Amino acid sequence: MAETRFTYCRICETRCGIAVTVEGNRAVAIGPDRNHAYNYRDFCVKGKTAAEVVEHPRRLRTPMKRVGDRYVEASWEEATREIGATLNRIIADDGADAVGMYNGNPWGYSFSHATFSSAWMEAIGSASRYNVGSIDQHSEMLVAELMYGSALMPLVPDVDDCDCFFLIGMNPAESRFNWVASAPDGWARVLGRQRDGAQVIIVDPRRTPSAERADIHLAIRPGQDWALLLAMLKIILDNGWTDPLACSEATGYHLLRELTADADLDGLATRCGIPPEAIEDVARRFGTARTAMAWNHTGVSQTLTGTVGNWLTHVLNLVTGRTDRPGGRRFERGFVDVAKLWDNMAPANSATSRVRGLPKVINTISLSELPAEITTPGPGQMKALIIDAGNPVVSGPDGETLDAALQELELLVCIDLVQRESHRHAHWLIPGWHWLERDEFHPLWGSLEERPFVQYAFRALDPPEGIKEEWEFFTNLALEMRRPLFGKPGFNAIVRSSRVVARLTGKPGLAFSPNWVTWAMLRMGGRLKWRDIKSRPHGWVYGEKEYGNLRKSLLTDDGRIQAAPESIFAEARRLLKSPPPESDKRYPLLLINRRRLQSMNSWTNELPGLFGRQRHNELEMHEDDAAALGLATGDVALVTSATGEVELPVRVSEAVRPGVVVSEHGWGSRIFDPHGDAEPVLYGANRNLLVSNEQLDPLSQIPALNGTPVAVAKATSRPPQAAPAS
Ligand SMILES: Nc1nc2c(c(=O)[nH]1)N[C@H]1C(S)=C(S)[C@@H](COP(=O)(O)OP(=O)(O)OC[C@H]3O[C@@H](n4cnc5c(=O)[nH]c(N)nc54)[C@H](O)[C@@H]3O)O[C@H]1N2
Ligand SMILES: Nc1nc2c(c(=O)[nH]1)N[C@H]1C(S)=C(S)[C@@H](COP(=O)(O)OP(=O)(O)OC[C@H]3O[C@@H](n4cnc5c(=O)[nH]c(N)nc54)[C@H](O)[C@@H]3O)O[C@H]1N2
Ligand code: SF4
Ligand SMILES: [Mo]
Repeated sequence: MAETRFTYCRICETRCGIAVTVEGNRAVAIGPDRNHAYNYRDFCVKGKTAAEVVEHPRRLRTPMKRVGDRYVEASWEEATREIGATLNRIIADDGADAVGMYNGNPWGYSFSHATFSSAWMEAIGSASRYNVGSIDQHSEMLVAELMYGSALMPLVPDVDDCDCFFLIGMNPAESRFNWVASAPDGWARVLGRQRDGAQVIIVDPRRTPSAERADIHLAIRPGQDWALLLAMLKIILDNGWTDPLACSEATGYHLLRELTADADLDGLATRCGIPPEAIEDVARRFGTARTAMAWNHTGVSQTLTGTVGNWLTHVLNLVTGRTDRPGGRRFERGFVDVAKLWDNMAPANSATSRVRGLPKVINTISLSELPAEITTPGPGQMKALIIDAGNPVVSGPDGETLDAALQELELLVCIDLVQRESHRHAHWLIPGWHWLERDEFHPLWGSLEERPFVQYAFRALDPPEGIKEEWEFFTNLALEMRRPLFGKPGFNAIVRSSRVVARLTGKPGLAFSPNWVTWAMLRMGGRLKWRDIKSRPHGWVYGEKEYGNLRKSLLTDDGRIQAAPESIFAEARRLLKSPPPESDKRYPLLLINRRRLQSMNSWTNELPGLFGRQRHNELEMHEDDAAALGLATGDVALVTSATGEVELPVRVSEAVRPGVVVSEHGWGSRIFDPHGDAEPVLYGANRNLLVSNEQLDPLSQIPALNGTPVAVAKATSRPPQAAPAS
């Protein structure tokens, strides 16, 4: 008999409430949960087809061990025993830092997964942590750390009272209104505000479906948002469109004046490729609107100037009095004081990386540095790596170099639902859990919500028999290796004895579970009760929006907002003094990225329900650029950069700024068949092979995933991936 179960989707940060029709432990239909307390209207085709991953024909259901060039099934005990023994030997010979871990995007959606993978790294004492944030949002977290005192102090958009949306490097019509913080049904509500008279300004080199709807679209030169934002800041300060109280309450406000005094409007306009009059116009609109918000996403963060750009976005909000005010960007305190917890718990480790000596950001080394850390001999050289819920060869920069480095590891363990490109050289494949099979309660999300909202997500399906959740795998591995979880002697003993009690009493619920941690956090937070949360399957809006909490929560040394943190300010100065960007003669075009509604980074492209005929990425270019190169839609282009080359089918488009070409990331990732001999499945091409792992934003260490200099020519051969596969 069919039954409907309610939970939320965990594919993207929008986390729509969903209703799952279950028959015999199969999700036969997934739709929006129309009784959801917070969000169901963003529901999309990715949520609808989520069961295709659960039932993926190549899904991993047991650990698999590589023997020669094949994989054989192994028991969980065998996996923990063998992996534990190899890791203990490597740690004894080469030290704990010889064992690294990369955590990808879905890792952040499960609290138990994230907490216990981290607890395990602390157990072994390794500082070789790599995180997807270094190809995504570390710039934003760094700005929060330096301006507000904690990387975990995001500001959420306050859509419903906003009169002027200044949105930079984001395409909410397809990717939704989520990056670091989220706004459910955000884009539709922005358009609703627009119908009531609000202005929508979008900054993007491509006329995206979002930009199509904007009142003003500024087609900026990639990587130069900082120049536009600084020019706007200058105009706003010069015209006094500032909020005197907000400015006087921030440390370092006078430095902003110094910086803009040195800036020349025409020079900045030339850098970003937007006429000075257009900049003056948007500065006036933003500066004089009753309420307004500036918000940027990855279009800014994934450039060489991302942190300065992110910072200036926050500064524009700050000086015009939009920070933590109605219609601006609010601090949502959530139900657990995440920032304080993080402040107390964040593991201390060395400040710089071993090989390149680059600063660590948010306690992690940039993914860009991973290949060198594997291949460069010396103390601390990485010998073993766990790739946990990630596909860095495709989603990160210079996949070819990373792929070659992964081959050199003594031990590569990959935890995932299927074996993808990055897991090609794995010695062990460990099955990941699908979120439809997972109970979830994530205290950290409380501060990322636009309104005070909480939901305990119940699993909709039972997991495959015998499978272990990631937290349990890491816990068992720590027990096996005799290394204390969280680095706290005694923790393992608690886990062991609770398991004994559970066994003796026949009550499995008495065994240690991550809920112990969330209970404790909830108690410490003191705002909400476990029972009240769990009794609301459609989620719970537990309070009204509050304004002004940011000032009370700041964790900076002087308790004030830092308007001009030293390192960012110095970098902004450096940028201002640097020569204006020039086109590289060998690589005259700038490659940027896009997303489609059907995609989720690299992990949905093979799903039959998602893509129609066009199951591959392509190269979009302006008609003038295409004509100059003798290219037309459907031709195959050879795209080269200083790092690599890729062949992509061309689409000529008016929507792209001349000089800019666009291709979607996440394609060109093989899906292997470790169970048999079937050929790998492959769609599209890995356009990140073109991205350098050495050209990084010097502050966030994020590579220039946007704004890669490339050359384009007609390809002489037609690549296999160019043919539509279905
Ligand atoms: N050029 C360019 N590159 C980009 C971007 C861009 O805009 N332009 N965007 C960047 C961004 S924003 C991001 S977030 C990164 C993503 O970078 P990654 O996170 O490294 O890559 P994903 O493709 O998201 O891979 C996620 C993997 O997790 C697996 N998975 C899904 N759910 C689970 C689970 O519950 N448990 C386990 N164990 N595994 C699971 C999936 O099968 C998949 O293999 O890519 C970045 N790359
Ligand atoms: N459908 C779908 N939704 C997703 C995802 C997905 O893969 N698919 N991924 C999720 C994840 S992990 C994330 S982090 C978010 C990302 O959310 P967004 O950042 O909103 O994602 P994109 O749609 O890639 O939008 C980035 C925009 O920046 C523009 N851009 C590129 N370079 C520049 C530049 O130099 N300056 C400016 N101003 N703009 C530039 C691009 O043209 C693009 O339109 O989306 C999430 N939602
Ligand atoms: S993937 Fe679609 S359904 Fe799932 S949370 Fe994101 S927007 Fe909602
Ligand atoms: Mo992301």
